[in-house]
Amino acid sequence: MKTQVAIIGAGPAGLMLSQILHLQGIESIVLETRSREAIEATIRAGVLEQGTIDLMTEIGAGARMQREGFRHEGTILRFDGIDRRIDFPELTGGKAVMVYAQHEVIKDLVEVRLASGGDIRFEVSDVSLHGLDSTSPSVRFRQPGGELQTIEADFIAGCDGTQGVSRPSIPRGVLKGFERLYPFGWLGILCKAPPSSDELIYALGERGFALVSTRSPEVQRMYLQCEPTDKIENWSDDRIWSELRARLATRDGWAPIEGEIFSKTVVGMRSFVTEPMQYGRLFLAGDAAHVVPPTGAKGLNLAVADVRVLARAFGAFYKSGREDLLERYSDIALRRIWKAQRFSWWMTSMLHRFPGADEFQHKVQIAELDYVTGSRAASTALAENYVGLPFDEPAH
Ligand code: FAS
Ligand code: PHB
Repeated sequence: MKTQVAIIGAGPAGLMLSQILHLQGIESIVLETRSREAIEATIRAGVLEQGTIDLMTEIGAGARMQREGFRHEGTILRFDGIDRRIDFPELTGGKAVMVYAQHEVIKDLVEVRLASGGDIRFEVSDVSLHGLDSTSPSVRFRQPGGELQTIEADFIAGCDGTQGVSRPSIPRGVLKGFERLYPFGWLGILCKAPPSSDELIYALGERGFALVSTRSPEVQRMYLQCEPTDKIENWSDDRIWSELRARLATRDGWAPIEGEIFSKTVVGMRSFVTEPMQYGRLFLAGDAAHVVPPTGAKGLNLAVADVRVLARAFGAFYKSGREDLLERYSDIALRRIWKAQRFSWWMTSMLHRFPGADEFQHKVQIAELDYVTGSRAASTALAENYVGLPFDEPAH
């Protein structure tokens, strides 16, 4: 079979790219190893930047997000038992974020793709990429119980995440990796309870980091800094609530609203970037090329920002045969990626207790939080990074 763009992976990057290309009249086939149910149930990110909200709406997948998502016009930084609020619209000229779970975004994108005749092959296996340095690359794959099939395409978009097949398909020596591992992880929970706060709370307590987020009026999402290789067996519900109470305590006795915990996950924390994000006719996007620690809420949003640039480049190629935007894709995307890497590293460094760090280190972190939340200039810098930096739109 033939198509214009073969897309590997039905995460936010792959599905968003497929829909944007469709609206530009460009064909694509999306290959996904997991089932539709599995990808629509994957608990991950929860904060959408203004640019992601706008793009979801532009491509016709934003109605439910606008109805059920929570527009957050600020966030709270909690330290030394006090709260300081960052007012997003006030500091960024009206921008804000939307709290809307990643798996809900996936559901909306799958629905809009299938409703407009999109070709998504779920539960495929034996995916392999070929002829990347030719003008007619191809992808081999197998559908459940089926023969090996081949897609011939003009381009391949590797949107298959950190564990995908795309990046490893690029010959050794071509890519350069940049990595930072953090000496802690996040224990994430979902619990049945009303919201503990109208806005997200990022807290640095004596005992480490904690984050209060939300999913719906009935389901809350919270995170705790833990050992990088910690096991959820080590975390009884009682221990989780006592740690959350301790780390989120304020001078006026604030405490989270507790409820039945029905999901516990531990994720490691790392920063990773691959350069370049292209090899021949293969273009990497999203977690296939970079990973950020979730403290800056950038993972999903960076994946969307990449495919926005990539779709524009494919559009220019098919509309007017231009190759320059394709050649510049990696550079354009990496400029934004490194800024988001810096912000995510900075938020992570400011808000976590590092093993072996002394009291001087802790005092400096508290002073940084005090400065960032007390200075309009510094609050503005945090706010504009959090709601999403403007897109560097290359001239048409
Ligand atoms: P994704 O990983 O989402 O999607 C890739 C898709 O490719 C998957 O569906 C996978 O099944 C498929 N695939 C893999 N190999 C394949 C192959 N060989 N062939 C075909 N398909 C293949 N960000 C936050 O901001 N907040 C969070 O709390 C947060 N939590 C996270 C927790 C975890 C465990 C992870 C891994 C990430 C988390 N992130 C979080 C970051 C997350 O949001 C990612 O940045 C986002 O999912 C990236 O989207 P994609 O690049 O589309 O990759
Ligand atoms: C989430 O709601 O899952 C979430 C929110 C903010 C973050 C990370 C995760 O920084």
